Amino acid sequence: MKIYFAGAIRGGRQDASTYHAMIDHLQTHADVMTEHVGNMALSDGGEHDLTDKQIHARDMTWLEECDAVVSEVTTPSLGVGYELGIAEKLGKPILCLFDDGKPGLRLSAMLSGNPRATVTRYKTLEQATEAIDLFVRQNT
Ligand code: 6IA
Repeated sequence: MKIYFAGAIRGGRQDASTYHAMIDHLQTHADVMTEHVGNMALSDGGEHDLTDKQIHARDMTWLEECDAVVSEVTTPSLGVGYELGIAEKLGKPILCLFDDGKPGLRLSAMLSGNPRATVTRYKTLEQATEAIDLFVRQNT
């Protein structure tokens, strides 16, 4: 199963270690196409060996090729929101993981109110990985 993992890059890298842990877990039962999103050395400048045009083209191709999208949506990101909109139109199963334990952050109604997305609010990484396992089981 090919998973497209989406998480904030220019939106802010404060949750990069969470992305890393989720990708590590996903890799125990799936092929994660966007491993770089969880690379803790990747700053909010992103990848430097590709132009923005190349990144957009590559990510759109991967979105078309993936079997499902798993996203961590606690840090708001234009890129992640865009990817989720495209994924929905492509008919891909979508999981959105939102850390409910962080004060002051509210998930966009475009995700929390979206009947096409599975939205899981978690407080611990264990709860998030359980939601990932269930989503993978339901979509393979
Ligand atoms: O708006 P954001 O940068 O937070 O969007 C993050 C999302 O878009 C991620 O889920 C990625 O799949 C994708 N994405 C956006 N920018 C990049 C990137 N470098 N490298 C890899 N994936 C990206 C950006 C800039 C760089 C050329 C300096």
